[in-house]
Amino acid sequence: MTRLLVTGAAGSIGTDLRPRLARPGRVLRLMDLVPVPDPGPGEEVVTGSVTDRDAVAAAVAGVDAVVHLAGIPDEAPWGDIVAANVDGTQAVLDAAARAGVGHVVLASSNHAAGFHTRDAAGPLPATAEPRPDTFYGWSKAALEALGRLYHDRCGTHVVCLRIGSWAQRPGDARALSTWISPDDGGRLVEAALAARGFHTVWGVSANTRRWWSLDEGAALGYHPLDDAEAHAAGLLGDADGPDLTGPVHHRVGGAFTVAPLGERL
Ligand code: 15L
Repeated sequence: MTRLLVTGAAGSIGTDLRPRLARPGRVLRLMDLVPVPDPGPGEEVVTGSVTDRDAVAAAVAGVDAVVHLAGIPDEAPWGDIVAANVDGTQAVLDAAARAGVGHVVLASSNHAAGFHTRDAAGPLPATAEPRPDTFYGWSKAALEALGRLYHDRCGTHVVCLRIGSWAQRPGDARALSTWISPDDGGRLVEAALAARGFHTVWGVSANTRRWWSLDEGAALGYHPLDDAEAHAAGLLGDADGPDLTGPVHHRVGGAFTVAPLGERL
């Protein structure tokens, strides 16, 4: 992959990925609504919206792959979500297919499957059917379905990342299960870029308390190295662990599953 387009590159995940995706001989074309700050060697900046089809057509020209991160990252009013997350994703996939770009990595979310619950039978597969918990989660399920459509219609290799809690360190007790470190996120995106076909994988680190399967990611060569457990004492104090029967810990989407629909958090 010599030239990658990263949409939403000024956001928190995009910012974490920039140094982790840098390679000798690789150019990162960084697109966002606002100018991406401080471009270094091997970086190009494109300012524009993924809902602007002319801007997207220009941005995909000459790239080998797209890492599509742009969109609203949490719950929001329906119209805003549909415009940014659904129209924007369709614009990116369509432009990529027209330009002959072979690989697209899509930032989905655990909230596309937020109503799945812990099961004593074992970890939840990344292929679990969509069970969105919010308009936001529904838009990520739509993103996954769009990826499937463009794979089946146009042959684009598409990997949907059902990202958990991406942060420098886990921020609460739920994240002891759902955390993905930026370093593991970089490993995940790199594995996804090399994959062929259509896949859905969990974006989660090798957390001791993880209950989402890593098998589908491992099949693509994603082998996470970080574990939120190193932060458990600081988050739990003297408690052994949280009550796993309430919605926050029993359901994939945690608090999103009980938050009001369409209201910004
Ligand atoms: C997400 O998809 C959100 O973008 C992020 O803000 C977190 O809420 C994360 O999921 C999570 O579930 O922790």
